[in-house]
Amino acid sequence: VSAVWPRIIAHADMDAFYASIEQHDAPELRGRPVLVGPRSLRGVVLTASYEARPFGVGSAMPMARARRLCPQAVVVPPRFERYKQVSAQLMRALADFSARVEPLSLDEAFVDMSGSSHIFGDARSIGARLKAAIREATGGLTASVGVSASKYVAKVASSFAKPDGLTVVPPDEVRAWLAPQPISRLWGAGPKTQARLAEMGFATIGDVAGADPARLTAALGRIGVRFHALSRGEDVREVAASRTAKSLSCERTLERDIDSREEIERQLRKAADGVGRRLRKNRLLAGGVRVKLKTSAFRVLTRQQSLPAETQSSEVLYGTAAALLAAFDERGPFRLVGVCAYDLCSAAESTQLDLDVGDGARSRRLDAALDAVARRFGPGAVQRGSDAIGQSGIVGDVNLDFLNDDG
Ligand code: TTP
Ligand code: MG
Repeated sequence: VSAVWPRIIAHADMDAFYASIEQHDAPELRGRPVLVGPRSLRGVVLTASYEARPFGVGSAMPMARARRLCPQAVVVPPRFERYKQVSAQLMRALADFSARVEPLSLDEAFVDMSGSSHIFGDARSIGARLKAAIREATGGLTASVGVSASKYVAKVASSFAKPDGLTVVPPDEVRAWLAPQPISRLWGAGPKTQARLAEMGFATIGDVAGADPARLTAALGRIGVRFHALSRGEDVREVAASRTAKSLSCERTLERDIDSREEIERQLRKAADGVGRRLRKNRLLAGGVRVKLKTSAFRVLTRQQSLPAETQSSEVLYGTAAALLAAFDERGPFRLVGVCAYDLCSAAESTQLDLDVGDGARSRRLDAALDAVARRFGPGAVQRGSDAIGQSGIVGDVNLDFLNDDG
């Protein structure tokens, strides 16, 4: 079972992304075939829920044909703003695991987890933790995850067991695992290339891997050599580091709406902890704090405050956020609570980290302890004492008894 992993690369791809969001937001759609796309018969289906797929419908199919194939499907017009929100939740969840997250589209990304085994466990538990974190961050949506030693194989693996799949392909099993896959799984090969490969008598990735590269070049040009290498699982491309964010936020749609000040503060505390942890991990300082509340009627309210000194302390973020609550007129109930750090700058460029005394030092030690636990057991593994016992207010010490191990 133990194989040498030169790199550990995960690829996560949300299942029936737009349709799953619609089913999440409108529970009456759950378990039913859903087509996301224009109501007009002239448009195309953007995606179909997994309940609709057995009828043979899917992305890019003309709506008229899809509705003929699956007349009982509910057609839902797309809400791109909402999909972008969920995409941001997804990417933020992944950013908790690695500084190297490369989004490929709204609903998929590569995560370079090389060298994280001592923190997150072997490849399979890394994949499981990613899935759990995505589920948590998106309010219950599922992703399929592939883990291997290259981008290409991770990408093919994530689509292998959809939906809600987890496929791990150890480096020494790559060739054998790829071989029986149909050439439609050959990532990067469009319909024309696939048709060409089929004409040449290739049905599987293994057929391409075993072909004479000269023959592939003759048929496909220079890209032929590339497909030959990929079909053998040879792919040295790096996961591109993500760009520095301008702001960083943690927000959560709650399972039930809340209006008590204590509960709101508790959610702010969690969000501030998450933001602080990511600031520190990415060596960033925040120049301001913004609180976001969404009412049960979906009205979004924000209040913000710039800081006298840049910070990466969870305590300062929380204190500022809690103080901002007084600036809201609305009393709730709220369905979402979030904290955003803005005006970010690199800690290396700042001169303000020299306060190793008093409360500053104590809260920094607490941050460091919580960060270490989050690194070891996954984000979300640690709660502060105030969360766990339902009190509000600032705690000066951390009780590690509240650990749980499910990321
Ligand atoms: P995909 O990840 O390709 O599809 P999906 O997430 O719906 O389903 P799967 O479980 O197979 O991954 O695309 C993500 C979203 O992008 C999809 O929900 C809708 C949108 N999309 C289009 O708008 N047009 C398209 O042709 C495709 C393929 C996707
Ligand atoms: Mg998808």
